[in-house]
Amino acid sequence: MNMRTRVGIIGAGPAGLLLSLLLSREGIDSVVLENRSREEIESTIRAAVLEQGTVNLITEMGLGERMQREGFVHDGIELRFNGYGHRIDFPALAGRSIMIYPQHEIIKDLVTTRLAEGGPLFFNVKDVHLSDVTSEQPVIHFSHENKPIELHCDFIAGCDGSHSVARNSIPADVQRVFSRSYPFGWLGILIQAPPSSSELIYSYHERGFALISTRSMEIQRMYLQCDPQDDIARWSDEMILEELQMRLTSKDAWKLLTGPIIQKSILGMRSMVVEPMQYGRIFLAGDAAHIVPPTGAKGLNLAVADVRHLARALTAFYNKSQSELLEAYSATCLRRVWRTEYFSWWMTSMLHRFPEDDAFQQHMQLAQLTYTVNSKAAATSLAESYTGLPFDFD
Ligand code: FAS
Ligand code: PHB
Repeated sequence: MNMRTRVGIIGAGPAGLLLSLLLSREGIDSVVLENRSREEIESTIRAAVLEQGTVNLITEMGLGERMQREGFVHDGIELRFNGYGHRIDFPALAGRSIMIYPQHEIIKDLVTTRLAEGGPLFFNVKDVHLSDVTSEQPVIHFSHENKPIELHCDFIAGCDGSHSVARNSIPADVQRVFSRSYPFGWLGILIQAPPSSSELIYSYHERGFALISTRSMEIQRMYLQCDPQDDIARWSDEMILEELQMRLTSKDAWKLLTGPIIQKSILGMRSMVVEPMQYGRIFLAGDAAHIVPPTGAKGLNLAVADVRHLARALTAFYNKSQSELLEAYSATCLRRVWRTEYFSWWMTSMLHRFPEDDAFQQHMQLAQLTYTVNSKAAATSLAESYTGLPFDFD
């Protein structure tokens, strides 16, 4: 069977779904292809920190009603080290805040809207591969319910995450891949307990990094640095909670509020950027083009910034017959991608214990942390990046 659309979107994550809705508001039709089920993508626990710009965009699109109702505005974070907590005041330093609203809840809102608008969204697709990507009529081949389908498009948006088929359809001699692996991972838990803190706590400790985040008044999200090859089965709930309490010890006897752990997993950590983010009629967005360690809470927000640029470029192409924004897409996105990659690397390097660390390195980290919380200039720099640089960052 043959289908036809203007923009073929591979992936129904934040990038793919938001792009489809941005385009439909400009009268540009698209088809979204997702290889997992609706239930799976709506239950995959991932990010939760939304930059101010992300919140504004979702709200301006009329998609933010539940986010505004159920999300939590946070005006700061705490950096904890040497037993003391130091608050970074976002509004005072950067004039903006963040929103805590789980990524899988955003996915639910975007899927509901896409389906309500009647936009084509195929779940459980298989065998996705591309052809004619340098022609003006690229094709996405896939099967759905055991039927082979050819989707003929003008453009292909590769929003298919870190194992992107779209990215792998770009010739290896065209791609430049820049990456950094880290010698640690994060053990993440979801726990049924009240919040132990009113804001996120990033803790530097000799035993390793720990992070206190939240999902709601009843469910908390916490992480602790671990060996990336570690086996989660080795970690009992008691061990995890004990380690978290040790790494978050403070002079004011702060207590971790605990309860049943309902989910635990170990996620690896790396930085990666692929250049260029476009080839022929393929345009990459989100994790398909770049990966950041989650310390800076940037992955989801970078995906939003990419598709905002891509939607504007496609709108200029279709509605004004202008191609300049499309031709500049990769360069435009990469300016902000690289700055965000730096921030995520910087937060990760400052807050984690590296296995080959020596005492000198620990003093470097503590000096950086002390300067960051005591210098208004340094704290402002962190606040600006954490709450999100302008989309049109130059
Ligand atoms: P996504 O990976 O979200 O979406 C890609 C979609 O494409 C998926 O639904 C996938 O099923 C689909 N797909 C893949 N291949 C396909 C194919 N061949 N055909 C059709 N569909 C295909 N970021 C943070 O900021 N904070 C965090 O704490 C955090 N935690 C994370 C934990 C995990 C386990 C992972 C994997 C990522 C985490 N991230 C975090 C990063 C994450 O939030 C991403 O940055 C964000 O999901 C990026 O969105 P997309 O680019 O849309 O990619
Ligand atoms: C999360 O709540 O999942 C989270 C928060 C902040 C981060 C990373 C993850 O830096």
